[in-house]
Amino acid sequence: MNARIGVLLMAYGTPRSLDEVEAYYTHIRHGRKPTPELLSDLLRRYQAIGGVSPLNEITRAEAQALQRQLDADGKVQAQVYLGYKHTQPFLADVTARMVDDGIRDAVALVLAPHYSRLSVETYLQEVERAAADTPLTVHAIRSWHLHPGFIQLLSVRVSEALAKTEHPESAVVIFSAHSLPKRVLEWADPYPDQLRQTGEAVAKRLHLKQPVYAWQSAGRTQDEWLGPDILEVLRQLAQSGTREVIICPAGFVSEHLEILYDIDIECQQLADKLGIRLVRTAALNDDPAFIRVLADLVCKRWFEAGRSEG
Ligand code: FEC
Repeated sequence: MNARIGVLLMAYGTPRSLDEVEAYYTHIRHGRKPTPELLSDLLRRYQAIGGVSPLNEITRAEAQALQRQLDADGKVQAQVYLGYKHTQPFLADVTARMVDDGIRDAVALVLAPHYSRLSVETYLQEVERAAADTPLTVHAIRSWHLHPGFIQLLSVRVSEALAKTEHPESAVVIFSAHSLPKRVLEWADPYPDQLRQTGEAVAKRLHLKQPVYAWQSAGRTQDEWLGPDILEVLRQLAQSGTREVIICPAGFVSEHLEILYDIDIECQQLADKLGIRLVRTAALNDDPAFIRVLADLVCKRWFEAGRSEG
């Protein structure tokens, strides 16, 4: 019988209450406390979406559904563990728990489809660091932005959104992802190209006219961030006469602050002002078809590692 492997499912994590926001923000800022202005602006955004983000709850549902899917498929014997980058349970602690549980191989999967040295790689570095000098081998999945099941799911989401427009033939589809500091371009980071490849694959499947790419949710730092920013893109589209826009936040899989505030409130308010009808595609969350994509990624990575006896 195969030994049970670990599956480390990783997500950003969110504060569990407004009281936790300062510690969370300090963690995101690598230990530097936010200024009172930055903190109150972030508190304001959480308050605007009801006080807490649903991210942890959705991620937990995804992890539980993945466990059930892997058990049902029976291709690998796996124990799913869930770790967060910026809140408990932290990645290093979960990695240590896997070691204590006797896990010797783990597939590590970040719930973000596009790879950057500043995003996915920072999760993996933490896991690798915690696994060093232990018997645990980590088999990392670095990106999955062109997985056929993922492209299919986004295509369905975009068609459903287009069906809500009055003139789907002239509606513009924007694919967005979290912005990153512009310095990623200095080392030819694949992140911007991978977002474009995801968008092109969906556009090809749906025979969309020229899709548009935009970056959202840039951090409040001194860095220059990747652009064009999504708010700027909406302004430009309005100027050139666009009246209906779909936003497909392809860089995210779950609903959270960056979708519920940055798109549903901030972009929506701007779109209203500009006279644009905006429809946001539904998040993948724990849609069973998405969970099958995750299970497929895990199995493929494990078989690729050449360790399975099955
Ligand atoms: O729902 C929630 O509570 C959490 C939503 C959330 C997600 C998310 C995803 C990504 N981030 C990425 C990079 C950065 C960089 C900085 C940064 C800052 C923030 C802040 C909040 C926040 N992020 Fe985030 N991010 C989420 C939330 N993020 C809150 C702090 C306030 C603000 O700037 O709005 C800048 C750090 C710094 O200040 O030095 C860089 C990337 C992703 C997508 C990949 C992933 O999910 O890991 C990249 C969800």
